[in-house]
Amino acid sequence: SAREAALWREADAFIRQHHDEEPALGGLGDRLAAVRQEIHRTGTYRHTPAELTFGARVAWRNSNRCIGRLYWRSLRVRDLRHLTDAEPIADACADHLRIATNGGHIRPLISVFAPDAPGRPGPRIWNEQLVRYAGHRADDGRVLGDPRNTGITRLARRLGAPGGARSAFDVLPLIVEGVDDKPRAFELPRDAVLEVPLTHPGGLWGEEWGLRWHAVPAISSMCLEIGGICYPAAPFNGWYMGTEIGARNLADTDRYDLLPRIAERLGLDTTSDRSLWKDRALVELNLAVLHSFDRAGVTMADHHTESARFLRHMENEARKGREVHADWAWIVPPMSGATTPVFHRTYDATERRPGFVQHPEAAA
Ligand code: HEM
Ligand code: NRG
Repeated sequence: SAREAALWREADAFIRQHHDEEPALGGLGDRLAAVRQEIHRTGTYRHTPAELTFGARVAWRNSNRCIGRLYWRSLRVRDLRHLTDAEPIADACADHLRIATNGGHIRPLISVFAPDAPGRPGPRIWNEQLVRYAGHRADDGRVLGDPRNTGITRLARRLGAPGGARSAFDVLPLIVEGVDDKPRAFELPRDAVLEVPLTHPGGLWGEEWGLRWHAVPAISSMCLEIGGICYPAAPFNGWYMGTEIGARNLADTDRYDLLPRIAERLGLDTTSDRSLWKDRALVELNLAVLHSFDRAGVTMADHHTESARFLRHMENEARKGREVHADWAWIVPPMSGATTPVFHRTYDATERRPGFVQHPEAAA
């Protein structure tokens, strides 16, 4: 069939790339013949554990929006392809967080669950990340918590997540759709979620403001695509770069919108853009994020260091004869862009496979 022909083309290219980059493997011809026959017989094929690990690492290497790719070879891969049902997947996601968190010394990790098969889609995790904060919308339209997550918050409630007292930082349950099953909600065990209280190093504000963020960013809504096979549930994580939290999550006006409050505490004139109150508040907020993660002993990069690493990554790759593709608008940090070296150049943004692809949002 046309589908099988397309799958074979992708598989062939991937197996060749694997053997190309790891010549010690040997046996390219035999492996190609076996895959071809398996596709003919079953309509799909199974990656070897070595192929899965290589494919996941190269998917990271190919992530055009990711500034953190220097350490792509160190990605740990958990092969959980035998898991298809919601409950064991939710349990394994909690384990993923425990292993990745590692007491604050964060390890880049991916957990790969069952793939799509012909006529039988694999499992899915509906949350965009394993750890997300609820957004509770009140009748007056105001949101307590993270406005980005009001949809999944409503859905969680519909699926029977416990109500109770609401705060600005309530960790959402995981919503997992197993193969042959409806989506179900699972509360994450408290010990699986490390959080960091955010305080300002100069005492501008302390714990009484109640600000916090979770230690591990673990994207769970992207499909890992390797050699024509899609793994729709394959949550992965590295560590945070401070600006993701300090210049976006806590600062965007459609997220936690904290700049006016900080500017007020700084005694700045917020009636005029020309006082640069937003810029000055942004710096203090980002200092607080870096200071607080350091104080808590949790791995976090700053945007200057991570930009320098990205340039090193590009040099490493060039020595291997590979060109790094990238998406400028995502690579350049959301504050002080031109003070980082990644700003001052252009990139080829052509997409490659293996890769992480965004599949259509789960209908909420
Ligand atoms: C995006 C940093 C590890 C895959 C990003 C972004 C940053 C970043 C700053 C942009 C996010 C945004 O603007 O919202 C880092 C750092 C890492 C790391 C510091 C530390 C090790 C990883 C790992 C993977 C990965 C382990 C996969 C195995 C991606 C992908 C995106 C991305 C696919 C695009 C996400 C999207 O389209 O929403 N990364 N990353 N990163 N990263 Fe990384
Ligand atoms: N900006 C998002 C996270 C996106 C991915 N960032 C990483 N990925 N650092 C946020 O939660 O702020 N990673 O795998 O480390």
